[in-house]
Amino acid sequence: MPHTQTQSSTPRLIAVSNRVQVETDGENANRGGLAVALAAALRQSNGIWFGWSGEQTEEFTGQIAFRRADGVATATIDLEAQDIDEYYNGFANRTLWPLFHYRLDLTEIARDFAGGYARVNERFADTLSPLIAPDDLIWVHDYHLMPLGSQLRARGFANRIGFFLHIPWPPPSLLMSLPGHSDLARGMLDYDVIGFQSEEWRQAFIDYAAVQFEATIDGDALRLGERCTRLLVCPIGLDIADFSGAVHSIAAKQAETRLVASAVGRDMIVGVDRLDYSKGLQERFAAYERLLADHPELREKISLLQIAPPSRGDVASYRQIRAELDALSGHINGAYASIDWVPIRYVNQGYSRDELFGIYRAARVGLVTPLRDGMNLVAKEYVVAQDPADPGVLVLSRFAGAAAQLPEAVLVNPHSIEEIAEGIARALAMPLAERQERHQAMLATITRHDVRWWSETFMAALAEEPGQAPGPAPTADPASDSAPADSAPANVARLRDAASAQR
Ligand code: ADQ
Repeated sequence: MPHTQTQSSTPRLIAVSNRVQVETDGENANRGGLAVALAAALRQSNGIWFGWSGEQTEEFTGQIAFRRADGVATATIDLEAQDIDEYYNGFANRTLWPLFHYRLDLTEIARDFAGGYARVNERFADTLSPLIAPDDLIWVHDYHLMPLGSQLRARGFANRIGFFLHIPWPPPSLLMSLPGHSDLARGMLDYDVIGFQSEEWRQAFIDYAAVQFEATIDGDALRLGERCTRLLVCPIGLDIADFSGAVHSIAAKQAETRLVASAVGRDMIVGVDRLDYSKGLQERFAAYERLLADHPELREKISLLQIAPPSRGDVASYRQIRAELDALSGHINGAYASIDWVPIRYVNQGYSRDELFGIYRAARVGLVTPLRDGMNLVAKEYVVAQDPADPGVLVLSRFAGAAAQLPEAVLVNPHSIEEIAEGIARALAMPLAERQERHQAMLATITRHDVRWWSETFMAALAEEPGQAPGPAPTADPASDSAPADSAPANVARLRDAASAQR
């Protein structure tokens, strides 16, 4: 039963995500983009962050640990080994993550995984229920918790509940290869608002709902029977004040100076990624080798620093990519290194935000080439860390959500090693005036659409009273005023076309 609490005039935010990771002792080296962005959003709204502690317990009890860290109130639960295996390492990271990143070849379908996913979502709902007051706004994050909204509705909660998907939503034909896809997606319509990183993912969701449920679109709202879910394009941004403040830090300055000294006059290219097959690292290394092969004049003049801390080491495909990258970097260095030049420095460790800032700033080229990425915050961080008077160039995958916001980057197809190689060559040769112009435009977008804009935009939609007329259809790219939204009629027509084509 819903728990009643003293009501305050401003609704409280309850954010829910798989992991709760707040900064402790200034240590944030290995946290993902969600953790960094969400902590900032919660600090601004005085909310509470609920989720898994990351700890394992013998038997699930539902006992909640309450803490306050770095200005954020947290409520965490421990999970038992079977939950972690089936829900986290299983359905979330071996089924949904590859599938939603268009990697059907790596998608593992197992009944135990699906069972564990449902069970942990129920456990989240049961444990969270006593904390919810009638006026609370509930904001659920990411692919681990897609059914949580339905689970809360089933327990009688009529609160406004929203969901933000940090990763892509796959095209209907891919999603349909997942057993139980219909229930999973149908459950999403129990949310009042769903936020996507880009128009492409939002449209894929609409296409699926049209084919599968014959839902209708009305402005930016998707209607199915009595349910009305608002679909927002709301790309995540940086905590810009915090990140750009690193320019004054000693750690940033030291990292920059150290790198510049170690590069001895060579242009440095930097990549910073979680070690993940979605990040296109093998293709990136192969492209760098192609660059050295096709441009002998660049040999000994450039160097690639790839920083990639391992993640999800319990999943076999992640161990495999690590072995492949070790072999590839060894092969390239073996083929091209000289007594005083190493073409690739490949580092498997995390760095503080300040150090990362200095590393980005020292690099002439930022290389961000995921095969698919919901957004990619590294691309934005690289731009913000540049010296506006002499900025480096961002080489960015067309298939990262960030590409819709940053068309001034050198955009490349991350599957084509030739295109990446030529993109790097172009970036290295780019004249100062062009670098400044592109940098200025990207920085303006990133500053305007920072993490505060992101959370306020989502929260404003979530707080809107049910029955209120939905606002105008969101722009295809909220960063670009010149990219108009699909008009509602165009959307409806597209829905119908998609539905009839696939029936
Ligand atoms: P991620 O897949 O984790 O996030 P990304 O957006 O690039 O990807 O965020 C990575 C974060 O980790 C960045 O803030 C980066 O600075 C940090 N990081 C990476 N390597 C690091 C290192 N060696 N040391 C320290 N920090 C490091 C998911 C989605 C993305 C989406 C985010 C946020 O996959 O598409 O942008 O959520 O929504």
